[in-house]
Amino acid sequence: MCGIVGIVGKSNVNQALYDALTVLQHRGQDAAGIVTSHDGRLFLRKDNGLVRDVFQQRHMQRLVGHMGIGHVRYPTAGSSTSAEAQPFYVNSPYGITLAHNGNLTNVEQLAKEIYESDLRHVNTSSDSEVLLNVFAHELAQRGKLQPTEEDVFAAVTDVHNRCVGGYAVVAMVTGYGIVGFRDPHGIRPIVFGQRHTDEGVEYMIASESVSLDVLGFTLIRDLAPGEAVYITEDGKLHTRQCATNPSLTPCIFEHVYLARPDSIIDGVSVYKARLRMGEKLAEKILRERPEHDIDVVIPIPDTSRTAALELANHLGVKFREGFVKNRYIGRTFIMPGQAARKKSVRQKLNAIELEFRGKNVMLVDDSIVRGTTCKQIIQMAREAGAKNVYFCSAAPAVRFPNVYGIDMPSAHELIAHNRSTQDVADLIGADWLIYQDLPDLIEAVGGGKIKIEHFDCAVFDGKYVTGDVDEAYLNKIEQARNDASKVKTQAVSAIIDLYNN
Ligand code: PIN
Repeated sequence: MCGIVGIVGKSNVNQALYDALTVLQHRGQDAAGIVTSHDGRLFLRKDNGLVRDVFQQRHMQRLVGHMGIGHVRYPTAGSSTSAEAQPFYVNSPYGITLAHNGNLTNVEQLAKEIYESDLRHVNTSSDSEVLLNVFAHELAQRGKLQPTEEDVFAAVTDVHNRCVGGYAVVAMVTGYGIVGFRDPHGIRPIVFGQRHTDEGVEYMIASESVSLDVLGFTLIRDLAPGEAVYITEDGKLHTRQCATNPSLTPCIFEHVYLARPDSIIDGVSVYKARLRMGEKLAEKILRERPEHDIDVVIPIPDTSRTAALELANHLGVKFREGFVKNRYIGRTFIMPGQAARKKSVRQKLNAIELEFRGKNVMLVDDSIVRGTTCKQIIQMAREAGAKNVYFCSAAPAVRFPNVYGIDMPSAHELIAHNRSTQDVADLIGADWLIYQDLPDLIEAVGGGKIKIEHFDCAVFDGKYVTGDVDEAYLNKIEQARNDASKVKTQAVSAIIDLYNN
């Protein structure tokens, strides 16, 4: 999962891009980057780290120009070097830079084509660099000294014809403009909006509407699946449907946990969707145990709060903050002679005992993925004196990997993979476990004022909307993930050895 932004402004856009990236920081904390364009030259700063650490005053001063794009990265298996921070750049044609959120499922095939047929070189293992080269090649095919919006849209059509997977993209064509586009299934979110200044209208394209809000832009709309928006450097906006068979199946997990609650995705308020998740859960609880003995509903901060609040309201049970989260968790330093240990949940969350002692508590989380943190949290609730610990997940059981750009563990690391609800309850130590039913989640997100019937729910039902994901593909990504984690473990032990010797 990543965050992307592009701005065509009337004055320097460096500060606005920086601010937009800080608003999108929840989408990725691993690396950040900005590229701006001025008088036909590009200015780029990218590195590993949080937005506030990557950009210092001296970098910001160099990022001049009235248009630019930015990116925050969440690490996906094997992509944690600073060389793979985005935006990526190719010099031909025109000088194109690109930032991407998502994942291509036919990247191997594309990488081969790029080298053997397009005669282009890709220098990293990032699918975003592959995507950039496909776009650049297709734009070059138009053979124009100066590309028009028709050329840009034709290149996006060719990208859709060649690339499979989930992608929301912003790309800047140096000296000409910024294009944003979304895959033909609309899996990953992308919106655009405008603001009026004394010098004229400025445009922003971004992963989430919240970055428009915070910077005083008004949302125009989401890009439709397969659609592209092209804003020229002088501020003219063009849109075009570039896919032949677009159909909207957005990623439902954005609403469960990824997106900020104050964002609106495909017309649906994430906050309202989460409220409805809580309502549906309450209905399920009342169906399963009309005579339940829950004394108090306690959210596990932060994401689950919205659903937990509405769940408690509908049950007519008290809602209490039983856990306090440390917002200032520091780094884990590897000391000589000491193994690198993961920060435990206990350092991040602390229980307020008086909310637990002698009570039947219903803990609520947005989802259960590996099941490791919720197991520890249930243990903490018991140690704080809870009589019974019940556990509610606002999402259904996560049983399958994600292949469209969310960094999820591979199948065997998912606690619910090939396991029943009771198995999971036993493993995490819950006295009662309730998962949201998938039809209820779909209704919670797609059943509001704006109706959406189909979503990418692959992590819950194993159905991959692009139709190309089979057992062999899943095995391959599982293998790649294992290899990547081996490399990481080796690197950590090498550091420890260094200290020990
Ligand atoms: C955390 C959101 N959320 C909490 C992410 C934990 C699964 N986990 C997914 C639950 S926050 S586990 O609110 O954004 O801080 O099942 O893998 O243990």
